Amino acid sequence: MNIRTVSTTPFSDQKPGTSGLRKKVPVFKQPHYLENFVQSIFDSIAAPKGATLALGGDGRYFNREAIQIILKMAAANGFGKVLVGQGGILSTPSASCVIRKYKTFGGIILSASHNPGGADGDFGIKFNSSNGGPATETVTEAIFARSKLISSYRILDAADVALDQLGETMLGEMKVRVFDPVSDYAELMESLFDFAAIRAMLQGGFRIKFDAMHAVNGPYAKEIFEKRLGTTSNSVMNTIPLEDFGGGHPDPNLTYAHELVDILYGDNAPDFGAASDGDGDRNMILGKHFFVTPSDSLAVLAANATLIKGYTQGLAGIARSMPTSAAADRVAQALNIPCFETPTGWKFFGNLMDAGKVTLCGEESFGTSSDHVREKDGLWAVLFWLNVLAVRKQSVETIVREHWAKFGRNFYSRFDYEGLPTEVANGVMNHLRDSFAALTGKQFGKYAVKTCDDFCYTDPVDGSVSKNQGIRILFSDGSRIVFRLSGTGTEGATLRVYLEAYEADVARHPLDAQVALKELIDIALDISELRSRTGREQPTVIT
Ligand code: G16
Repeated sequence: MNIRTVSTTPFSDQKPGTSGLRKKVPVFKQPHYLENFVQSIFDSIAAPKGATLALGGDGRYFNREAIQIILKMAAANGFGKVLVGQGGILSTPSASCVIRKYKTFGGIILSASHNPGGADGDFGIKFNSSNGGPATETVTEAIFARSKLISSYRILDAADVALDQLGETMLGEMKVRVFDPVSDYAELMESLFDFAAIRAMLQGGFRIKFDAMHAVNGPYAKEIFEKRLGTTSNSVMNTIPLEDFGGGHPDPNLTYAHELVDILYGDNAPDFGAASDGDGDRNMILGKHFFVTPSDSLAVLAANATLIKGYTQGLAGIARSMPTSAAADRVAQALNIPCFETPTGWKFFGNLMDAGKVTLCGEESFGTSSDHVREKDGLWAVLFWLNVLAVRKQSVETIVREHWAKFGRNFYSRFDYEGLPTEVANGVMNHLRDSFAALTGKQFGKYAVKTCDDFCYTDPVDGSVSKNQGIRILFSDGSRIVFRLSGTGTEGATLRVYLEAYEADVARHPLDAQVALKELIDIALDISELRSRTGREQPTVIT
């Protein structure tokens, strides 16, 4: 078989964002676009000859074509073996699981996560290192630097690999093993959680509804919920992965998972509802007529961790991204364990977990996980909740309200302004930066600004510094407003505004978050001049 060296010229826009390179499908389909990026990965990671790679994606449009290209390029670049999920399918957490279990050199995950798919939708690619986690910023910067200089890539001339058939084939001198993407992951889940207790709860009449949103977790949910936990088939919905997610937006939040939300807030609602996203790493948790914010979810799981088989020994520490509420910090304080505040992006948790400093991690963006893998893990969070419910035998709402009564409630909301012209979004951020001095010490109603800054993180393990990670307006009572530009969008800019206020008074806990945060919301809109600068009266999404 013939290895071809193809001449190419660099693309200037291959800078990975919060989680890999995400672009519209037509961008990825340009001649040499995907190949340039893959070669830049291979050139930057310097894998030893004969190394093993894991490969798979969330099944979105272009997944299969991309996998064939990557396989042929891996063969031409000296890899010895690639483990590829059957049908090209691998959820992000299961890719992490496989990299760790089979000790591969790393893995390539094809996904644009919660972004819509289809011929005009989004596509994405990222490299995960041998710890199973997203490559660190040092590596992604090296990949970007390489992409700006690349002049050729290597690819094998060969027929496509049969992705639907389990087993091993040769591609040139490289072995390709097509494996069942679900079983290793399901086994890992069974080792962490008490499946017998969850099964008994479900058989006792506890009703659940899980929405796979036509995305990658469908086959995983069927295996785990139906086969291993014995739920009825109407407990899981939208379980067939579709290339365009059925035309939907596979993002498990109150806006985009409205089909599930309507069921949980309707008559005769099930006791528990959950959804995951395009690549299976995000999760949303609902009780009967009750929504659990991701920040609260992390705090509740941390507070209940020792009830769970895989975590009976307790937690080494907790980490949360900066915009995530400080609810978990209060639990960490009570447990007398450290709590780390990192920039947004799961890649920042990897070093902390590898160093044994934290066990649980979470983000306000519907991500929660532990050190069982190095990615956030949607089904893991759902199973953790089910296990807690099976042990405590209380409703989701009661568990959360008892949590607030004990630790206080961190009222929390996020406003997203999607698809803004980049210069307008940058204008808002620059205006805020220019206002730091004027804002400091200023009183707004009951809120006094204590300090303002642009969040900067120094990794306590490797000392690397990440600057400009979001603007924080910190008030003297601990309340916060955070402004940040998303690093995952593919159209214009998305401006996120995060609002948080702590409330110790139990009598005020039942308040709706939008009501409790009204004053802070007004301050945020006022100081940012957001309405006049963007022309938007309302955010695109409120969570
Ligand atoms: C990715 C990252 C997360 C991050 C999220 C939101 O999630 O893995 O760590 O919190 O993006 O990022 P942003 O606010 O920059 O859009 P996913 O699920 O898209 O991979």
